[in-house]
Parts: sequence; structure tokens; C-alpha cells
Amino acid sequence: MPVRGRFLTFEGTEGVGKSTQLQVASRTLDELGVDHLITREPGGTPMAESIRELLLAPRDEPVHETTELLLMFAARAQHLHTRILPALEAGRWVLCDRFTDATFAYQGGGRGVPEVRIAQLEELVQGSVRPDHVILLDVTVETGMQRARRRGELDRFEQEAVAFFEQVRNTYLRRAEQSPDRYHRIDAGQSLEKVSADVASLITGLVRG
Ligand code: Z5A
Repeated sequence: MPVRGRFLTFEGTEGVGKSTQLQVASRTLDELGVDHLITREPGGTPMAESIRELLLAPRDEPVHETTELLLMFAARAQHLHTRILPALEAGRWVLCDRFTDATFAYQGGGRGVPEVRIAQLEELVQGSVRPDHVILLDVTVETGMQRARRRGELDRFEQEAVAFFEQVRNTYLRRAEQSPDRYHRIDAGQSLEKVSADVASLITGLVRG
């Protein structure tokens, strides 16, 4: 039976450097000869990317928290079953920019949706599938917001207040503390060179370990 690939997710509050560090992780895997797929949530397939557009577009109509939650998991079901699982089953590693930890952090911590409701949908959509490793890039909300804002136009989530992102960050940190074997917290407030070195070293350890 072919060896299943590993499922790695990159998480953190806005502007922590996930996209940048996914590229670092990808280069490291290339150097080590590990075949892999880079993808993101919400999104990752044409249909899930259409749901992403619905979710991120700033709009006058208030978005109910249940609508947002169900759209996140609708996109995830499509992405997981048509793209992530086939890649893992083919032995490829998957590097995913956000996954269900983001739902616990943003819809749970940020919007106040009860954790148990998110866990029910996680079970429905994913069964027992969970990321093998979660790379949590952690930086103060202030620094993350400054970095993200330098890019210009803000999406619907980026328009939230500081208090929202503090709740998001606290939820990530709490989840990382609860499962230290699966979560790898990296200080993303360091220089780009230092964060990249930490990520490359972590990925190398996961491949060799
Ligand atoms: N969301 C949700 O609510 N629930 C869910 O279940 C999921 C998602 C899956 C879109 O996600 C939104 O969806 C997200 C949560 C919600 N909203 N927010 N906020 P996204 O991942 O596409 O969007 P994002 O979190 O805003 O990511 P981002 O803005 O693309 O940031 P990033 O990828 O973490 O950062 P970056 O683009 O790599 O870096 C940002 C800038 O900082 C850039 O100019 C870099 O050059 C610079 N940078 C990076 N690292 C450093 C260091 N170390 N020093 C200095 N400057 C740096």
C-alpha cells in the first residue's frame, strides 16, 4: 500500500506571513525531493474559490454567523474530498494556507460560535481527517495588522476591530497549548530571515523525523 503523504497547515492572524512561509516550506520540500501540493482555504478548487469570493467580499448586507460558518465548511468539503485527500492518498505532502483551526479561531473565537457546533461540522465534513502538523505563525495583532494593511484594500475579515483579532489569536494559542505534539508555534515577529530559517528547519525535521 502506498505511504500516505503528510498534511501540513499554516495558521495565524492576518499578516503573520503565512503565504511567504508556505513558499519557504515548499522550497525546502523541493530541496529534499518531497513531492507536494500547495493550496489554501477558503478555496483550493474552482468551486471553493467561488465560495471564497462570496465570503471575503465586503458587503452592506450583514452576514449571519451561521451563513459564514456553513460556507466555510461547504468550501472545505469540496476542497478536502476532491483535492487534498486524493493528493495525500497518492503519497504527496499537502501544504495548506489555513484549515479548520481558522474556523475555530475566527468563527469560534472571533464571532463567538460555540466550539461544539464547529466540532460537529468538522466531524460531518472531515470524519477523522485532521492536519498532521499545524504551523502556527504567531505575532502581536498590532504587527500583523500593520503588515496586512500595507497591502491596501481590506477584505471583509480584515475590516474587523483589534478586539476581534485578539480573540482569534488567543484561540489559536489555546489550541496550540492543548496539543503541543501537533502544533508548532513560530515567533513570526522576528526578521523575515529568522522566521524563514525556523520554518525551513522545522520542515526538514518533519521530513527526516
Ligand atoms: N477564514 C475564516 O474566517 N475561517 C476559516 O475557516 C478560514 C479562513 C479558512 C482569508 O484568509 C480570510 O478567511 C482570513 C480568515 C478567514 N481573514 N483574515 N484576516 P487568508 O489567509 O487569505 O488572508 P489573511 O489571513 O489575511 O492572509 P494574508 O493577509 O494573505 O497574510 P499572510 O499570508 O499571513 O502574510 P503574507 O502575505 O505572507 O505577508 C504579509 C506582509 O508582511 C507581506 O508584505 C510580507 O512581505 C510581510 N512579512 C511577512 N513576514 C514578515 C516578517 N517576518 N517581517 C516583516 N515583514 C514580513
